[in-house]
Order: sequence, then C-alpha cells, then structure tokens
Amino acid sequence: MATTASHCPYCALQCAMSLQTGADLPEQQVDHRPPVGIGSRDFPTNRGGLCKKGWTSAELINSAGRVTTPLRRVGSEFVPVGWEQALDDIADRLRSIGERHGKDAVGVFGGGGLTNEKAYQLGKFARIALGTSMIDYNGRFCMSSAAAAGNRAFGIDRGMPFPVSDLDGAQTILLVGSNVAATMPPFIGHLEGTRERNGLIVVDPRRSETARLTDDGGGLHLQPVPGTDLVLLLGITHIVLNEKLYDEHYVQTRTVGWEGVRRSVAQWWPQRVQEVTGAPTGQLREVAHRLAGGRGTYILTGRGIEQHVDGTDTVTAAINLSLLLGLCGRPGSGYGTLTGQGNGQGGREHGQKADQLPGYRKITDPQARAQVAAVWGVDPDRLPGPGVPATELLGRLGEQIKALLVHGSNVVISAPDAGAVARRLAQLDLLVVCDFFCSETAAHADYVLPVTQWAEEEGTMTNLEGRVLRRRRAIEPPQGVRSELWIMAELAQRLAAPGVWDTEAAAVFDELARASAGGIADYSGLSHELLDTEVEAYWPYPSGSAGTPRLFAERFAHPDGRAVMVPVRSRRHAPRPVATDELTLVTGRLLEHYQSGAQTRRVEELRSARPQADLQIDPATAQRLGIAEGDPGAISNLRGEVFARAELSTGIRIDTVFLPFHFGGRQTANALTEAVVDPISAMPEFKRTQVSVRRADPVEVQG
Ligand SMILES: Nc1nc2c(c(=O)[nH]1)N[C@H]1C(S)=C(S)[C@@H](COP(=O)(O)OP(=O)(O)OC[C@H]3O[C@@H](n4cnc5c(=O)[nH]c(N)nc54)[C@H](O)[C@@H]3O)O[C@H]1N2
Ligand SMILES: Nc1nc2c(c(=O)[nH]1)N[C@H]1C(S)=C(S)[C@@H](COP(=O)(O)OP(=O)(O)OC[C@H]3O[C@@H](n4cnc5c(=O)[nH]c(N)nc54)[C@H](O)[C@@H]3O)O[C@H]1N2
Ligand code: SF4
Ligand SMILES: [Mo]
Repeated sequence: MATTASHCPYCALQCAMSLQTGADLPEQQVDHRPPVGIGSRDFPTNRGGLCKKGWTSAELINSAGRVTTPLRRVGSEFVPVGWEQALDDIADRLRSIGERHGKDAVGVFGGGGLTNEKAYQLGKFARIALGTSMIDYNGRFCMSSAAAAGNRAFGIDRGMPFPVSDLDGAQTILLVGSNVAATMPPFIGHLEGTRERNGLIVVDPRRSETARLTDDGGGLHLQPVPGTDLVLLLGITHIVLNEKLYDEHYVQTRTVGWEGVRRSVAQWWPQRVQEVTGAPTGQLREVAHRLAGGRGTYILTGRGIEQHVDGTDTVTAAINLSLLLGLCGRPGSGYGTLTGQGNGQGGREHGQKADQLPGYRKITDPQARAQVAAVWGVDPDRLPGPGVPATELLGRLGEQIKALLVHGSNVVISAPDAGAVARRLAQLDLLVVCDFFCSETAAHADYVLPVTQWAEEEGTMTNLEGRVLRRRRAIEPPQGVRSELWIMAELAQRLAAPGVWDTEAAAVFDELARASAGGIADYSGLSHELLDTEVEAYWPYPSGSAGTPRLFAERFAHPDGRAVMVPVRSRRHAPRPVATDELTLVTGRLLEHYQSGAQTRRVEELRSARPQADLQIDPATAQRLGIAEGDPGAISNLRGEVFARAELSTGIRIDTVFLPFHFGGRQTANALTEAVVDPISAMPEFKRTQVSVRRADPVEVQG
C-alpha cells in the first residue's frame, strides 16, 4: 500500500492526513478506479485527529454522482459532450457576449476552497483573458468582515497571527460567535488546557457544542440576543477602561486612537448593556476581570459575530478590547479570527477578490498594477479596475452581467436571498459551472465542466494560521475529468489571451510567488520544492526569509508600526419589544455537513446521521405555536418559506430559532436571509433574520 501525505479537502484547520492507495483496499465504482483510504498523520494543528467529515472524505472520489464528462444543456436535459466542443462553444459565447455587452458582462465567481494556484489563476484569467472587473468569491460571505477589521487595525489580514498550538498554554480564551467544537473538532484539543484552568468563555445565543465545553468547572457562557455583540464588546471595554484594567504602557507605545475609543464606549455602562444584550451585569464584569487577569489571554472570533451588517465594527470592537489589554504581538496572548474554508486564507490573498491583485495588493494601486502586469506580460492599462462584491455581483446577474463562470461555490444554497439568486441565474445567457458534482447551482448551468478532486491534484493551501501546506496527488483523476488550471489555459488560448498559462501547479505557484513579491501576502520565498521539505511556512515569506509564524512582535503593518484603534458605534440597539410573533432566525453549521452540503450530503455516513434540516426551537416557544417535537414547521418571511422538522431544545433563547444552511430544496435556509450587507466589508447578514414560525401540514412539506 502506498501512502501520500496531504491535508483534508474541507475546512481551514486543514488537518493533516495520509491518503492510502493500493490493491488491498476494496475496489469502488467509477471507472473501476482504485479506492483511496484515509489515515491519520501527526501534525501540530490536528495531532493525528480528524473529524468525521475528514475520515469519510475519500468516499467522494468514487462517488456515483460524480460528473466525469463535460455536460451541455439541451432543453431541460444535460447531454455529455467532448472537451473540445465544450471549450470551443464556451469561448465563442464568452467572446460574443463581451463584444455585444462589454467585457464586464462576463462575471466570475470563485471560492475559498480553491488551491492558491487555482485562485491566483482565476484572478488572472478574469482580468487578462476575459478582461472583466466582475470577479468576486464566496470568501465575501465568510471572511470579509474580519479581513476588513484586521486590515484597518493591524494593516494586514492574517486570520490568526500566531500558530494554533500557542493556545495550548492559554489561561483565558474568549470565543465570540464561534462553534469550533462542531466546525473544527480537532481544534478543541488546543482549548483543553484552558478548560482545565477554568478559563474558557463562550459567547453564543445558543448553548452550542462549544458553549457546552464551559459546563464543567468555571467556564462561562454568555447568551446574548443575536446581533448585539457589538454592544456587548463595547460594554466589556467600558468596564476595562472604567476599572483601569487596561495596559496603559502598551496602549501609549503601540497603538493610536484610543481616546476616541474611550469616548465611544462611555455611554455603555453595564446596566444599559444588559438591557440591550440580555447578558447580566455580573457576567460582564466577570468577563472583563478574567480577560485582564494577568497573561495568557486570547480573544477569538467566528462567523457568529462577523456575518452581520455591523460585522466589521463588531470585530473591530473585539480588536480594540484586545489592544487595550495589550494582547496583540505579545507571547502567550493575542487576537485572531478562525478562518473557515480550506483555503479561506490563501483564497483571499491571490486576486479573486473584486478589489485585489495577487499578494494582497489593491487593484487601484498603480505600483501594484505595474508589478503584476509585468509578471503577466501585459500593459498595466490592460488590467481592469475594481469590480463589485459577491452579493452585488449576484444581484447584477441577468442585467448587466449576462454570463457567469462559477469555480467552487454553490450559490443557489449559500448566498443570501437564495430564491432571488436562482431566478437570476435563469436569466443568464450563459452559465458555466466547474464542479465534481451536479450541485444545485450546476443544475442551472448551460455547461458543467468536471474537475479534479483534492486527492487527484497538486497544489497548496494556506490554513487558518497562515501556514502554507502542500496538497498532493495520490491517484489519477477519472478519464474525462480535467484540472481547472488546464481548463483556464485552454480557454485563455481560445480567447487569444496574452501571457503564459501553465497547467502544472508548481509552475503556477512560482509565478504566484513572483507576483506576490513585496506585497502584504508575500510568498516569494516559497516553492513546491521547499514546501516538500515540510518547512513550517507561515506568510509573509519573502525570498531569503524563513517566514513569519508570529506577527506584530515589534510592529504592526501600518507605516508607523502602530495598531489603529478605530472607535465604533452601535447603530441598532433599541431594546426589542417583548411581545411579538416574530422570531430571530440564526443560521450556521452542523458537525456532519460542510457548507452547501454539495459534498457531504453525498457521503452515506454523514447523510444518514443528518438527513435533513432540523429547526432548533425552545420548548416553550414551540408550545406557544402549537408545535411538538418532530412536527413539521414552516419558517417564513417576505422572501420565502422553508420547511423543517422541529427539534425542541432548551439550548436556544426563547426569542430565537436556528437552522443549518447545508440543505437544498424546501429546506434552503437562505431562502429566508436578506441580501443586506455590511457597508465596509460587503458581508451579508446571515446570522440575523426575522421570521415567523408555524406548524406545517405534512402535505406542504412533501410538496
Ligand atoms: N461541520 C462544518 N464545519 C465547518 C464548516 C461547515 O460548513 N461545516 N464550514 C467552515 C467554514 S467555511 C466556516 S466559515 C467555519 C464557521 O465556523 P463557526 O463560526 O464556528 O460556525 P457557524 O455555525 O456559522 O457560527 C458559529 C456560532 O455562531 C452563533 N451565532 C449566531 N448568531 C450569533 C450572534 O449574533 N452572536 C454570537 N455571539 N453568536 C452567534 C451560532 O449559534 C453558532 O453556534 O466553519 C468551517 N468548518
Ligand atoms: N445562511 C447562511 N449562509 C451561509 C453561511 C451561514 O453561516 N449561514 N456561511 C457562508 C460561508 S462562511 C461560506 S464559506 C459559504 C460557503 O458556501 P459555498 O460557497 O456554496 O461552499 P461549498 O458548499 O463548499 O461549495 C463549493 C462547491 O464547489 C465544489 N468544489 C469544491 N472544491 C472545488 C474546487 O477545487 N474546484 C471547483 N470548481 N469546485 C469545487 C463543491 O463540490 C461545491 O459544489 O456559505 C455562506 N452561506
Ligand atoms: S476539522 Fe476540518 S480539516 Fe479537520 S478533518 Fe474536519 S473538516 Fe477536515
Ligand atoms: Mo466560511
């Protein structure tokens, strides 16, 4: 049996695994290809552990639903076509749409699951092969608020500016809006020490798996009203300032702007914070004191506070608190956000974001344009300007945008106001989806192009710590499947694009490294060859350096070396009416499923464990609505209606219900969410939607 060292295809923890191939494993279906087994492999982030998604990930390689030849729509059917014919036709149609409606009539939607090489190539493909500015990606739904807050405070956006193993020695960890116990199970190994020291504090309107880790011993769980975390954090900051718990020397020497922060929190005395958030004043004081109690404090944020219209400001409030306490850049303490997708970190560094070029450079910066254009072999004037963020891009489909290429996202399930997205996709002149499966989005396509899965390709991923990892090929892809690098090269050639279009990931990486040189996310010292020696490669990794496991020890990334404390204010804090029929819907994740579920709903063990979306609802609320355990519930608002089985649970606030967003059809949670975004980051408000709930008729559920 052969083993290949690689990493999990799913989340940003990027657990190390070994892929086993060989004759002794039972043969599976597609093309009679050899099966792949998953073995554990020791690594500092997961220490040999994997969650059940990781353990079962190889099932998708030979999954019966796998697309293994290009598919073309004819009426309401898909028919198999050859690659030449598909690519010729797609190129022709892209060219004629561009000629007729302008180059920005072609949109590109990327993903944070793409390798660095694919993400880089996609950004280049959009800008110089298609000539469009209209590219953005699903990281806008995921990382953009934390990224925006990190950039303005620190001058750089690396989710965790320190290795995760640093958390092992922590005294106190405040987790705000993150459910790591379900979303990155092996990560909780790094919380064990803190838990034993009674130092874990979790803020979540639900008694999530992670909140339950605080049950034994002296941990704390704060259960605020959804969407009030900004006020909560301002309130804790108020106490820290009032009771002089902050680190004055640090604030004076390493930050600017704290006077503004002091003024902005003055009005948030504990009683008032309690009224808005529901968190008792005693708990607020307790948290402030614990965070300030000596060394070893970390503050970590997740999507629970980021996916709101004030997500950037809320993360900013968490960073301001961290800076006041002197946590950032000091050994044994820090602030970080827990990046989500497999390459959520690298995916936002190499140019698939509407306003960015490789190396985390601004597309509006003349110097950056000149450098990247030189690497691409084009005149800088040929590069388009900034495009529009994901939600706006999707909003323009069928209007300004006539054609869309999708690489690594299932927007019909995962974008806000998903019903409207599906309607707009239907108005496109051309939709091309690259995927391994006929996802709900691919089902709308004119062409589905089948691509390689993780175990069939080479590449790199950048995990939540900013560590660059090697993904390695363990098995040949099925005959009819191609890599996206190949697809882009073929289309670029047909579109007579300038520049070089490599199809080998190592060569594309070398080009990416050159394009990133001198940028914020500098990868110029890295190569596949170097990464194969298993160096610990944290970016920035400029040529000649040994990388940067920990940032901010001496300086922050702003020109004056200081962190910027930006005062933020809460714009929506009126106490909520007590009696109302409306409930607040929060959405999120289950351990068993990944994202839109396009992959994990095809894995038998995961599907049978979680076959459907359940509505988490408090028993008293359910009783008031005449709903019993297991009853069908209808959750609705102006935008849509969703059906889900009621799961009664005291682990949720009485004014709140929870739905996972992993399911499609009549269980699509995003049929309810609104396409309203944070004004700074353009992140949608996935975590707070007003809905009404009623008991549904079983017939409605089937229909
Ligand atoms: N099993 C699984 N794991 C995953 C993924 C997956 O789909 N499935 N996806 C990966 C990706 S891309 C991401 S981004 C991460 C996300 O990882 P997390 O951020 O941990 O995941 P979520 O479930 O979206 O949200 C976390 C928690 O936020 C809480 N929350 C909701 N609203 C609020 C609020 O207003 N305030 C506060 N304080 N909390 C709130 C929810 O109750 C939930 O428990 O997970 C990654 N890992
Ligand atoms: N209501 C609600 N909605 C949410 C969220 C929430 O918490 N609540 N979370 C948001 C967040 S954080 C995220 S990250 C998004 C994620 O949601 P999506 O963007 O839909 O992510 P996935 O389901 O991972 O979709 C990836 C698709 O690409 C395919 N794929 C995987 N790898 C590759 C590849 O290398 N190349 C190609 N071409 N295809 C590939 C998969 O088969 C799948 O069909 O959802 C967002 N939507
Ligand atoms: S925690 Fe994330 S990376 Fe690790 S096995 Fe599970 S899905 Fe894969
Ligand atoms: Mo995400």
